[in-house]
Order: sequence, then C-alpha cells, then structure tokens
Amino acid sequence: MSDLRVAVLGVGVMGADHVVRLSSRISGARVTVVNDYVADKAEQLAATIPGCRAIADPLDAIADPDVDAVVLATPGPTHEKQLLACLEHTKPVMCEKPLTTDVSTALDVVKREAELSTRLIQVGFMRRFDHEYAALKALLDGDELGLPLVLHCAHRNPAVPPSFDSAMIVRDSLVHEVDVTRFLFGEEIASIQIIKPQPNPAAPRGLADPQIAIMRTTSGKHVDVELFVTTGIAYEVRTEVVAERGSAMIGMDVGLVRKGAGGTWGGQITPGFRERFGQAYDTEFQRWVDAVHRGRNTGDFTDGPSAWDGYAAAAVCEAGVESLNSGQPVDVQMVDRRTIPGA
Ligand code: ISE
Repeated sequence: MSDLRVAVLGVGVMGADHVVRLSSRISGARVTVVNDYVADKAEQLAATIPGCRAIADPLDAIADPDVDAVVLATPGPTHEKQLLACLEHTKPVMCEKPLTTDVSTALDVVKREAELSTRLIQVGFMRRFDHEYAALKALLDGDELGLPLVLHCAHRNPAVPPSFDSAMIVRDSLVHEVDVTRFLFGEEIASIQIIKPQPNPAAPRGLADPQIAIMRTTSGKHVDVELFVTTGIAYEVRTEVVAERGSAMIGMDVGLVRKGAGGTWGGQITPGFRERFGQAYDTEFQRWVDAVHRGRNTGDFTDGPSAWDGYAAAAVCEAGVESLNSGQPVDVQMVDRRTIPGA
C-alpha cells in the first residue's frame, strides 16, 4: 500500500508538530505539501522534509494532485472555505478545532458533507484518544459504576497568549470539556452557565479568569468545569465522574513519584498540552491515516469525532459565550440530527 500524501495547512505550533509527527512517528503517510500564511515559514519547513513542497495558496494546496488528504491547523476563520474545498475535491481532512467559528457555517459544513454520503471530515478533539480518557470511557460503558450522574473537571493552563480573551476561554479551552462530556456520556448538552469568580490578579487586565462552567445534559446529568488559564504553574486537566456505584478520576499526573532529601516527596506536572496529550495526538493521527487508507473500500475516511461533533461543540460554546456576557444559564440551540440524513 503506498503512503498517504498529506498536505498540512498552517504550520504554527500545532501544525509544525503534526508535520514532525506524520514524518517520523506515523506509518503509512508522508507530508508532500505544507502551507502557511507566512510563506517563509512553510518554505523553511518544507526544506527539512524530503519530497515536500510549500504551496502559497491554501486552496491550491488542497487541490494539488500530489495531495491525497489534508490536515487543517490554520486559524479558525479560514476553516469553512478550506473544508468546503476538501469536500469539493473529495479529500479526507483532519481539522483542528474549531470546525468553523460560528454555528451556522458549522451546520452548513455538516450538511454539505452529508450530501456526499461519505465521511471525509474528522475534527481534532484529541482527548478521545488519550489512554486515560479511553479507560474512563470503557469503565463507563461497562456496568461496574452504574449510571453516571456528575462530571467534575478542572482545566488549568500555565499561561495563554496575549491575544486570548474571555470568550476564548470558552471557545478554545472549555470546548474540550464540551467534547469530553458528549464523548463520555453519549448525549448532547442542553444548557450552560458561565460564572465569573473574582479574577486572578496576575491575569491580564480585563480577562475573566478563572471561569466556572455549569452544564446540564439532555438527560439531566450535571457537569462543572473550573477553567483557569493563567495559573503560572503548569498544565493540569482533571476529570472525575461520580456514578451510581462509585466514582473514577483521571489526570492526576501520577507518573514517577520520588522521595528525597529533606523528607520531601513528589513528581512532575506536565508543562503544556502538547506534552500532556502527545500520546493522544499520535494515536489520533495513526488511526486517522489508517481510516483514510481503509476509506477507499468503506467510504468512511474517519475514525473519531465527526463534523457533527464539531457543530455540536460550536453550538454549546455559542451558548457559553452568551452566558459569559449575561451570567444567566442559556439553552443550547441545535438542529435535530435526524433532520440531516447522513450526518
Ligand atoms: C488550546 O488551544 C488547546 O486546545 C489546549 O488543548 C487547551 O488545553 C488550551 O486551554 C487551549 O488554549
């Protein structure tokens, strides 16, 4: 079987990571094209990968005959056009979140893909591929814990870029817990409220950080998430499910525990999401590449979160941003999936 020829669009931190991943750790694929709005960056990166070229226009990169599949790590506002181009050329695409930046364009993408009666779009919610999340999901799918009732989460970043605003804490950070909730519980989120406690004095002026998100699923399960993106410490993502017959927690950072001089003991917290979820990204990409190879026979070029999952997350985040401004609980507005055959 010949290697999948992949174009990586957007080679900032995440995209450049994916280029390295596809070129060194993933089997069955190689990067043949890179693109970035900073042309020099793409050209310099291409020069380090045998058989890889930089193409200046993202739509030309998608259409290129030397490209079988596409990775989008470009800024969110460019996704809609690029996803539609992938659909037009029938090229499988792994799209980093967000699917698109608003609910109506996300729904449009879902409908356009459904019209093709094939699955080409996978959304990069990588936590579903993390060993700990996968173990938690397996536990919940068995019947040992009984009915899950409550989900408690903490999502802490050491720092965020200066461009990060209060709404991005919802759209860029909380979006992962939105997907985790839908993944673990297998149901949609019906309402969301964002509470703004006293802000961290060390946070940039005007940034509402920390935030507490309270969500309710359609069957009435409760989810709370502490979001705190300027801790100055390290990267912490903890998730605890409380169920009918017990509870389970992941994200304790319990790797190597050392006991040492001075009667101290302790270990290491991961510095950032690329380290914490490195294994998840690798697994996600290997499974995606394998699915794209299989897709020629199955018509499904994905193995993970779909365009619908991207749309559902956008709908919850939209309601979350409304609540961030009003302080009130907001109902999530979503179309009924059954009205879009094939979605
Ligand atoms: C970032 O964009 C990510 O996607 C990380 O996974 C998340 O933990 C972080 O909060 C976001 O800013």
